[in-house]
Amino acid sequence: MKVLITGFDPFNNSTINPSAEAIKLLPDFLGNVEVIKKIIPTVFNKSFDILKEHIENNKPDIVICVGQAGGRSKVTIERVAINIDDAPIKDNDGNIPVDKKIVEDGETAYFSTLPIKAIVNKLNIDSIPADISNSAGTFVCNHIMYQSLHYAKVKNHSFKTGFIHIPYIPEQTVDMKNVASMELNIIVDALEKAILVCTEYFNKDDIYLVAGKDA
Ligand code: PCA
Repeated sequence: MKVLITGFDPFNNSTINPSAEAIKLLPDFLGNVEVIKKIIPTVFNKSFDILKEHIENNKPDIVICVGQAGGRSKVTIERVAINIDDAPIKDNDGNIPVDKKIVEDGETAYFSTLPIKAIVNKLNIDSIPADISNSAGTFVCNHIMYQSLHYAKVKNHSFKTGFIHIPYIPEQTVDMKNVASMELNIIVDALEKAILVCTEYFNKDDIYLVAGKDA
């Protein structure tokens, strides 16, 4: 099996994006699973133009996009991507779309096609803080997740795809007060485990796990 996994370059005047740092540390193979690693720009549309090229060139079975969710304390597996760009800050090309549909006539939302509950379960069993997230925001991470799911759907591609948000790493939070972070080696470990769960569940339904939220 082939897994394409992406991280984003640093954005919003930061010099680090832990998603890029983590991707770089992943091995090229996990057992017999080939892991193709790419860094994509934190830019609306351009990020997906590049992801699309990688998908077409590599024909992966699974596409996992990873990004930073500064302030979150856990690895969060995104459930849903919505058809809206509503940028709170400029992307790396200076774009700041407001209330703009990602795909004019696209679905309102797509659910991840990754086994999100099985991933959360595996990480928690292995003592890595993880949870389902029900919003990937309205910036570039939600955008790439929506575009990837939409592309798989309209092109009738069989690849499974979804998004994982990761916390800051400690060096990003030294000057911040009470902001969560996670060691890079734990994030890398979490991503390796997530990749393996995705391959294991490729032809299986996700597990039953209570992980919903009441608000
Ligand atoms: N996080 C941003 C975009 C790039 C990244 O790593 C987001 O959550 O939208």
